[in-house]
Amino acid sequence: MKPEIRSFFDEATYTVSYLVIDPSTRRAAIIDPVLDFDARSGRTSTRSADRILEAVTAEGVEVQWILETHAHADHLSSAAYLRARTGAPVAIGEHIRNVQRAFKPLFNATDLADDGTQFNRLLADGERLPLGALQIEVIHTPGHTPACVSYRIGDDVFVGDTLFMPDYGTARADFPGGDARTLYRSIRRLLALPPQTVLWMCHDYKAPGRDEYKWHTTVAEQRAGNVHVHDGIDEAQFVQMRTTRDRTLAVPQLLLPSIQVNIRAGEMPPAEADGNRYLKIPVNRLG
Ligand SMILES: N[C@@H](CCC(=O)N[C@@H](CS)C(=O)NCC(=O)O)C(=O)O
Ligand SMILES: [Fe+2]
Repeated sequence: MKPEIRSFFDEATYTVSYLVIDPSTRRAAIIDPVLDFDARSGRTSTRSADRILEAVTAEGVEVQWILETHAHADHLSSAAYLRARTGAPVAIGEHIRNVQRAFKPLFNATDLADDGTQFNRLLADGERLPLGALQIEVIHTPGHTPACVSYRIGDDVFVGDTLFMPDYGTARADFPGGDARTLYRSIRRLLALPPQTVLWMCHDYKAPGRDEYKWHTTVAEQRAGNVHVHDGIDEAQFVQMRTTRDRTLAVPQLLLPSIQVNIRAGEMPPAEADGNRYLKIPVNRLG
């Protein structure tokens, strides 16, 4: 039995969110939902999350899980909003604690528990979650961040930020706790899955010569043609390419707001004495 998969593309951050449905029980998981954020005004919107909720209603499904592949550094998560709306638990890789520990000092976030308790479930490599009659296998795929996980449901795998489409390559590995060598090993693990396995990306940025966004491909296509890690590229070559390229990449536009929200499972920092919530900008600490 295969899951039904609905994709939601956010062109502002090039992020793909998914609604994954077990057809036999109409139970569903939401993966990597976006909270829209206008950095100029500091205003959030649930437009993207509400599109997923509309599909939940239209499909007549019950949301069983809200899954994060990692603490995203480029967009805010709407996991907390969707948890409040659906009652479903939010799950993420257990090494999120390391990400919380890495970033807590950057924001002097004295309120922040760095034990992952903002999430309802912390996932270990190899763990299996029920999705109706289907099973979700958790695969720890660190490298882009230390806590990254991929979710495999039969022949479909949601790979987060590991691989991108074959013509774009792979995710950066220069965030705190990121590591190019570790990323290569995680990617080889994914590429050892059966060739027909369908890989679903968390982002697509198009690529030179391609005019349409695309966000799924197969293990066979990645092994044959991924510009960074096709078969034949060894670990040393990959690490050299990745570290050289990462030195040229700018800090993501929404890194500072995203991290503060996403390590809190999609909640804003607590209100200050005036009743308002604030996101901080640490001065001269990054870049
Ligand atoms: N220009 C984007 C870049 C976002 C970014 O750095 N994305 C990460 C994933 S969170 C990545 O791996 N990018 C690879 C690349 O830009 O080549 C932004 O500012 O938001
Ligand atoms: Fe990412």
